[in-house]
Amino acid sequence: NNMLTWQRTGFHFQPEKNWMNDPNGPMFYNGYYHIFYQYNPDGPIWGDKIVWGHAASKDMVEWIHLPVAMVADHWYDENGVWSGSATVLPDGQVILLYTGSSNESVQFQNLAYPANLSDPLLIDWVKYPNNPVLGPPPGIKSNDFRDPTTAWKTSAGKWRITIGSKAHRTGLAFVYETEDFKSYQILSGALHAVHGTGMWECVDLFPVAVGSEDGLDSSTNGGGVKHVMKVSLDDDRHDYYAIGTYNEATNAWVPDDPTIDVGIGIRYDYGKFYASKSFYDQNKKRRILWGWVPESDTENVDIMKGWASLQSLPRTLVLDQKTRTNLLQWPVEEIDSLRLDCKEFNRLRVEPGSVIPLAVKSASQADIVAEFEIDKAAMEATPGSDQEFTCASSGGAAQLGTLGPFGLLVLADHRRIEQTSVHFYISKARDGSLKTSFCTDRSRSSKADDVDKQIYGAFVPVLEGEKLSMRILVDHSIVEGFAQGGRTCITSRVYPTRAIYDDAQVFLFNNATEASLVASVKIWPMRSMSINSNTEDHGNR
Ligand code: DQQ
Repeated sequence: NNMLTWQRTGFHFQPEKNWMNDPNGPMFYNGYYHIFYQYNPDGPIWGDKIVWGHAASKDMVEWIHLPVAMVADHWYDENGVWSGSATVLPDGQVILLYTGSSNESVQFQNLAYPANLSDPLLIDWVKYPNNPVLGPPPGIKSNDFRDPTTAWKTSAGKWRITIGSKAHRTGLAFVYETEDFKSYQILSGALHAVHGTGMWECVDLFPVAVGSEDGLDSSTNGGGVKHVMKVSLDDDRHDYYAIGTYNEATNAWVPDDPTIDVGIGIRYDYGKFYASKSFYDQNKKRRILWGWVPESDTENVDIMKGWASLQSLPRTLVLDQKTRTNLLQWPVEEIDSLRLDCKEFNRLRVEPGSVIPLAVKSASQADIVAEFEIDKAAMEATPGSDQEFTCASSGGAAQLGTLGPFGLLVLADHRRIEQTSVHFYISKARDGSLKTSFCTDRSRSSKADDVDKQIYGAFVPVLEGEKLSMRILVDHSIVEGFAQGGRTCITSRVYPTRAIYDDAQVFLFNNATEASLVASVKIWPMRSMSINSNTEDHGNR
């Protein structure tokens, strides 16, 4: 079926077939980026024998699919080789820690390492014979203890990891100390806990530099460093982060602003994006984030397709040096190498109520950058209002407001029977202050009716003197939007049935009733990345 085949992506990471979920153990080692992922080799839906799929790449653009790294073959992981992380030790050893769901569904933490460090692709992995290395602590339910992080080194030279859990409705993370990754001591008190947030999956804790965009190794702490904590909330299926301070002596992480604590504050992404994990890339001195992007269709369709889920584009993560209250996420620079000839639309005037086609051959795989200037006089003349605006409760791209919505329609066919809108909406309060929302409206993304069409979005900070800007990466069934340099991000799964192949077009639109715009847009069609297989030849390594 043509329509279903079309949904496979050109430059997002996905296995050849079957079900995928969380990214696991991302790292750079000996010239290669590695990504492992939760994988069901038996079919396109979740399974009770999840394994670690594996791929490697020199540039995160050309991938080699490798044999499955670990399967569910011991009593302690018989029910699934679940999520975990990699730590590259200073002496070149590689440590994997992962959660095994045991024959009795108890969540144990386990150790694994490469069978042969001189294999450049690290194909074979060995489980430590004395696994498991950790079981649930007293008072914690045996299935509420999972997803160990990358280890960080203390000033005393010991290693620490954190593991997510919950106690009643309080989400929390435990910290363990180890010297050899085989025996561990639990530290007293939690790293952090937030009432009412439920189970914390895939916790991440990492340093970011204040005053520099360089990434930091996970063990960095001290002056000029903030620590970011991220949790994946099992209950609402979103990834929340917060910026704070990690105190090694007290082993506590404290948010800068308790009102935007983890689980109740800022999200990495306001669309579909879950169980993400970051790593320090010592190759290019940056921190990179991967996130799982599930489907928004039905299991039945996934079974017909034979696959389910994507990984997000790998994103560089830095502290926003201008606000210092949020991170900036941006596709790694390597993605730019997939750009083909640029089509440029310079300073187009977009009158209230207008839609302008931006002719390209096909934008089913595209990188789009747009900048908007709104008519100042109209902004000033617009009266303030008490009405709160949220993308989700709004009428989407079709709603008329004085200062929005305006933006781009992607995956739109010529007649715009299908379209996915990525737009801004500015609301003005009674005191004259402006608030900008960044939204993705999927209500008209697909003629199919068994797909989720929820409107996504959130506020985006816009600072004095900044133009409004967005970058959108379109890749068949995924649209990733980044506003204001990556302050607010929205990843969507969409399933057009007509706006496909050469009929996947781009339009500029302005549904503001009062304000005209000047818009500049660049559109690069994207070539596909290459994914090769090295799953057969497993002999001579
Ligand atoms: N997925 C894994 C768990 C993790 C969850 C199992 C998050 O380890 O908590 O596939 O999506």
